[in-house]
Amino acid sequence: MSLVKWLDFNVIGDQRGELISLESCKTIPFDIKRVYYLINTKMDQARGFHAHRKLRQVAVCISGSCIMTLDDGFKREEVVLNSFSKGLLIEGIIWREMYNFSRDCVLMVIASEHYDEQDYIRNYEAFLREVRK
Ligand code: T46
Repeated sequence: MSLVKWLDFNVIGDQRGELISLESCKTIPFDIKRVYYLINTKMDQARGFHAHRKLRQVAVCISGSCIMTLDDGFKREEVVLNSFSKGLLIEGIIWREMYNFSRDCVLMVIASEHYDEQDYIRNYEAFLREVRK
């Protein structure tokens, strides 16, 4: 089964432009506790390199593009994020890496939990031990 799970958002458009509304436990399949966004990222600077134990997230590239690698310890998949109307659902213990950020990239992430450094696995060997045990 693919690690890539897309959520397609409804785009409400008229002559003035377009609007997308994201609602907790409706469009986003969990209770939203936090939203953060990555801005002024650099084309040659990758980010991520960690997994989460409990956190569920939806990543939406609301401007520009970037690539995300998802890894469950058994397989790796690369996905391009380049649409403001598609959210990438990341749940379970998945190692992620983000790179190739376009100059105009704004990556918004909607999270199911408050920030908690204890939820991070930042060592790849420790991640592999955890998912393969
Ligand atoms: C993820 C990917 C997609 C906070 O203080 N609060 C926060 O909510 C977050 C997300 C981070 N921070 C601090 C922790 C670090 O000192 O901001 C600093 C940069 O965080 P980090 O190096 O973890 O950033 P990324 O871009 O590597 O990863 C982030 C998220 O941390 C992570 O959950 O899935 O984006």
